[in-house]
This record gives sequence, structure tokens and C-alpha cells, in this order.
Amino acid sequence: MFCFQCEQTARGTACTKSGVCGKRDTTAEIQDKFTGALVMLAKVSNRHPPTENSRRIIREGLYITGTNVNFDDAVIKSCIDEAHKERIALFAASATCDDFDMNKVWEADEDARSLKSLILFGIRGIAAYACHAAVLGFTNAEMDGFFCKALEAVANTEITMDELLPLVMETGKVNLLCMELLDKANTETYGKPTPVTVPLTIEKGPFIVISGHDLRDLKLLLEQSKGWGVNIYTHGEMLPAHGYPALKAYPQLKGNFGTAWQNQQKEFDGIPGAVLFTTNCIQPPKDSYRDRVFTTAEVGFPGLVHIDEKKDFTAVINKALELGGYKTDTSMTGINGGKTVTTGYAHDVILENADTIIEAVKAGVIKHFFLVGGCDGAQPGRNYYTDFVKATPKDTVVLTLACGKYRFNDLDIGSIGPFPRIMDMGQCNDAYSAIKVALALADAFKCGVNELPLSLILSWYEQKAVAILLTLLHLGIKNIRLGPSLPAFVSRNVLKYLVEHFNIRPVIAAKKDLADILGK
Ligand code: SF4
Ligand code: SF3
Repeated sequence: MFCFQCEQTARGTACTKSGVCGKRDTTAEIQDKFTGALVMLAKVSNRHPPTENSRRIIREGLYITGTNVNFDDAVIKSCIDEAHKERIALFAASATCDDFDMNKVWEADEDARSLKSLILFGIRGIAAYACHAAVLGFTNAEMDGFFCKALEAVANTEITMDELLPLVMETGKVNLLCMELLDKANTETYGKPTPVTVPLTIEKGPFIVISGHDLRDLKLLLEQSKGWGVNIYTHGEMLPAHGYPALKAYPQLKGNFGTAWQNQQKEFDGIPGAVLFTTNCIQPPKDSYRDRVFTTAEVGFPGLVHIDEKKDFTAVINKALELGGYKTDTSMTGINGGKTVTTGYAHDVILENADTIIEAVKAGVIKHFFLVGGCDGAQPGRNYYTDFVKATPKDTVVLTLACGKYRFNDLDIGSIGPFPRIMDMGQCNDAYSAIKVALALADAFKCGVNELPLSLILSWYEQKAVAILLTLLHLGIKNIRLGPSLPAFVSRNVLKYLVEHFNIRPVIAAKKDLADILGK
């Protein structure tokens, strides 16, 4: 096997025997075969009008091969069969074609491999967001077309670096389109998020923990669990759901369970409730809770019960009733000991208060904005983000998003006027909110985003973060600090390019970086 698509890749180079994420070599190989089959379907789609079915297969297929999404070889094999069938339906003569061999990418010259990886991993990240938008009825033909164009480029052994570089930037552009589409899908379906305080206490009695990013699955679960006496708690990236009016209206949506994905084996150990994974990041479940974990949509793990597209969550509700929950209210805390967290500071809330914010900046009450956002992960170096936020001066604001916020979202670092100093803008896809706010501020101050008193301190783990990073580069945003380590798939020359053009740099030490940014 060869896989180096995520931040925890073995020895910082590549997983070659088994995945640090728990992926077996057989699964990695089947995933590569599937990507090879998607390449061929994409090539045919680029020449023969694709159907909605072929678009869906490519979208879901890209997502299913992402990190911590699907570990089930049988499911991936059936996806390969489906891709073959669709390709032949589009163009019968392609029946004799072999799938693309992904080893040709992994064994290519390191700079070509690096740029192709940025494109491939980027479109895997975009595809995740595209799937969430699609289940709400929002699709975009330009985006689906780009997936096909990008897959064909990844497989092109003749393509030059000069042709690949613009495609890398286009990947970022298409992700912006996709995040905008998902924002529209979420807000038109569930309303505009508003700020909310979310308890971390688990009330006594039966409960379900729902993890991942898919708001539609949560909505359906809330609807189906009405009247059963089962409480629902968000986990990981589902936390921002509490901000959406149409979701928080359900009284059984009580709070948030636990912290970020990498702590799940510890936090779910012996949990007396059911757990539903709607998207990544799932880890191989331990025996102490394996019987109560369910998957749905693209997520899968061998041996777990998978809820199919009919979305009948009865088995999940019954499992919660059978387990019975905690006997008394159980007070849990965030990693810094906080008992509540807040969320819901999406672009509408902040922009509705734009005048107050602009005045506060002009008066010197707010001196700097930090966007400390991105993925969480298991590396000890990720304490950097906690230390960084703790050290930010009182006249600065910390905007955050995605699951990396669990490093500090339970801290009380005070407020500035009507705003808490930490504002959670949402899931990773809500990087769209951060971009909207940054562009609006730049407009108000009549300057470019790079001239704003705004610094981006990002953490990455999987492919959605790659897509977001490419969007920021596409927008010309410079001086990003990225950690806890730089991607293994960025070659020395590609890194040199990114440093020269965007001044991208690794995080080093929280206090030193902070002093550097503030010029102290
Ligand atoms: Fe390794 Fe990450 Fe690939 Fe898993 S997804 S096999 S941890 S590089
Ligand atoms: Fe987290 Fe997996 Fe990336 Fe949506 S849940 S941000 S790591």
C-alpha cells in the first residue's frame, strides 16, 4: 500500500504497511483501485454526456476514499462494480478498457506527484461538502465537471508542471464554490445560525451521540426520535448544528458529547448510549462499544450496522433505549475543564454587527483577529493551538471553526463588548463564513485581506483541510501558519513555490509566533 494523504501518515512520509488511521493494506489497495475506476469513469464523462448517476458515483467515490471515512472492503468493491457499470452505460466500447493504475501517480517524479496529490486530495475534500449539499438537493454541474477534469489530469502521465499548477489553484476556486453551495443548502434548509451556549453535561436516561458533518442525518434522527424519551447529543463536527433554528427547535437535542474525533476510543469506551457516524472521522471501534456504533451515508466499518439511504434510524433508537443511558446526570467537561461551549457565530451574525466591529477596530478596542481553525488530531504538538489561544491578548478576537477548536473552545477568555473573544463560526466548511467576514472587513477598510489585522493559524489533518487551504491560496491570502506539521505530499520544490508566492510557514512555538505576528 501507499498512502500519505493525511497529517498522521507514518514517519511523516507515507503509510506503506498499514495505516496509522487503522486502514489495512487491503483497504488502501482497494481504495486505489476504486480511484483508478473513477478516473476511467471521469475520462468517459469528459467525452460523453454524464448522467446524474455518474456525477453522484464520482462525488461519493471521491469522498469515500478520504481519511477515516470507510474501512469496509466489501462496500468499496461494490462501488468499483457500480463505477464500471456506469462507465459502460455511458460508452459501451469502454467495456474493454482497464482502470487507471494509481501506482503511476505514487511512483511519478516527486514534484508531479506532489501537485497531483494536492489536486486529488483537494477534490476528495470538496466532494465531501458536495455530498452534504447534494442530499439537500443542491448540486452544481461546474463542480461535478471539475471533478472529472481533475481526475483525468491526475492520471495524465504527460501533463507538465505548468499545466498542473493552475489546476491546483482551480481546485481551491471550486472548493469556494462548493462551500458557498453548502452554506446556501444549510441556511435555506435549517435557517441562519445564531449564537448558542451548548452544555457538555449528559442528562440521565437513554441517549444517542451523533457525529460527523451531515445536518440532514441529524434532522432525520431528531424527527424519528420524537416522543421516545431518547436525548440526542452532538459530537465532533456536529456541534455547530445547535446554532441552526430548525435543528435547535427539537427539545431532545440537549448538548454536546466529548471532544474531537481522535479522543473517541477513550470517550466512547463503555458508553451507555448509541453512536451514529454520519461522516468522518470514524476510528476503528473498540470492543467495549462496537455493538452500539452505527454508520450511515459514505461512512463504513466492517461489522458495524450501516443505515442505508432509506434512513430508518429505528435500530439506533432501540439501541439507545436498550442501553438506558447514565443513571444520573453526568457532568462532562472540555479539555480545559469548561462545562459549556458556544457556537453559531456564522457570517450573518458577524456581518449584522459589522458596524460595531469596524468601530471597535477603529477605536483600537479590537487590535487583531486570529482565525485559529482546522482539524484536530492525535499529535501532542497540537497543544500549540491551546497555548496560542490562551496567550492571545485581551484586545484580540479568536475566530474558529472545524474540530480543532476543541483544543480551546471550553476556555473562558472573556469578551469584547457584546462578543465573546472566542467565536465559533461552525464546521470546517464554514471556512466560507470566515472568508465572507474577511472580505467584508477588507471592503470596509478599503484594503486587501492581507493588509487586515487578521492572521490565520491553521491546523490540518485530512483532505477537507487541503481543499480549504487551496481556497485560501486561490484568494491570494498570504502568511498562513500551518501545523502541526506540513503535508508529506508537498515536495521541497512545491513548498518553495508556496513560500515564495504565499509566504506560507509552519507553526513553531505559540508565544514566539504570537509575538512575531503582533510585532512584539
Ligand atoms: Fe496513513 Fe493517513 Fe493514509 Fe490512513 S489516511 S493510511 S493514516 S496517510
Ligand atoms: Fe475534523 Fe475529521 Fe478535519 Fe471537518 S472531523 S474537520 S479532522
